[in-house]
Amino acid sequence: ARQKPIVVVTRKLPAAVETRMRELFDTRLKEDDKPMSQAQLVEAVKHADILVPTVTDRIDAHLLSQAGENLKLIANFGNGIDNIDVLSANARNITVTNTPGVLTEDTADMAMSLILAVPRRFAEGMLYLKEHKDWPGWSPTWMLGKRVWGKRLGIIGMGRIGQAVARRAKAFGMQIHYHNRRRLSEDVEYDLEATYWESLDQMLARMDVISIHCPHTPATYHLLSARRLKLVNKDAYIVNTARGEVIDEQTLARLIENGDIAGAGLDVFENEPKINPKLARSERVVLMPHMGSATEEGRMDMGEKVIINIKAFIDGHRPPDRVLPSMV
Ligand code: 8YV
Repeated sequence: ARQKPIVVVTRKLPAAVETRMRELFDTRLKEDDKPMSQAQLVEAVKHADILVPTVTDRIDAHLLSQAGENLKLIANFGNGIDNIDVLSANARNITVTNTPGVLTEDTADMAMSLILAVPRRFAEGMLYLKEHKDWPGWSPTWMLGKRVWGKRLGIIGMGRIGQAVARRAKAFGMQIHYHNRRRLSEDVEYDLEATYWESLDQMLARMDVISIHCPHTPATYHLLSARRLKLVNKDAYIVNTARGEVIDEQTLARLIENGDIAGAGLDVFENEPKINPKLARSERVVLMPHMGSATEEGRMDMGEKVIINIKAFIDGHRPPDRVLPSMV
């Protein structure tokens, strides 16, 4: 019988996913719920036929240079692949796959929640009740936020997730604007009632809420640079459920502190899991610990995608979710 391939999984996954992987492959699982150390990662790439990393593993050129000849597939448990040096992997004849599609709606829900939560001061209201037991009661002038309905939402990155956010925001009565490398087809634009901005600078200056949905690539690193953040309206909010590196976080924190940007809803950070103390203390910032795709169903779907990609690869097919060099 053909030997089962050795699949090394870098993080603890939902039990059902682990069970299924054990049935199908010679799967080496992580016992504790911690990221692998650098030494463990080196061991993993040396012995694995197939590696299943997550966002918390840095699969860079140096690590790949230590990989064994047998490593042929990196099946990322996650959509974003900025943790993997895909070009170095491809140069070593290693295929890389990810899990697109299955976390679109969950991530869009998180973004929409933040788009509502920040202007409507959800976190402040909740913290007030949790920390002060002596609420004097309703007041006509207290805890006033900003109306979301009718406001302009500027979406940066109009792929699957960006469009899912646009559908939600439209239902909440927002006006949809977007900046993307490519303009959407006329049909899709019409359905979403979305206005395209070729110039990101011009869009930034005119939005009430800005939500980020592009991948982190060398081209989008600090896309919201200090210069661009200064174009953002004083009354505007920024939401990020994509990757922290897309925003110059220090400048964002400073602008919020000085009242030059109204607030932010952040699910991702530039130096995860470290949180900029200015952002942590600001009342006008809602923070989430990278929970965009964190649903039980979503994680099962992600596991299923990983398994499908691995099976296709082993059976000699091209895995459905290959990451192409043009995507990085
Ligand atoms: C995942 C994410 O939890 O898929 C992504 O890009 O950021 C998260 O939703 C993470 O990537 C798992 O590796």
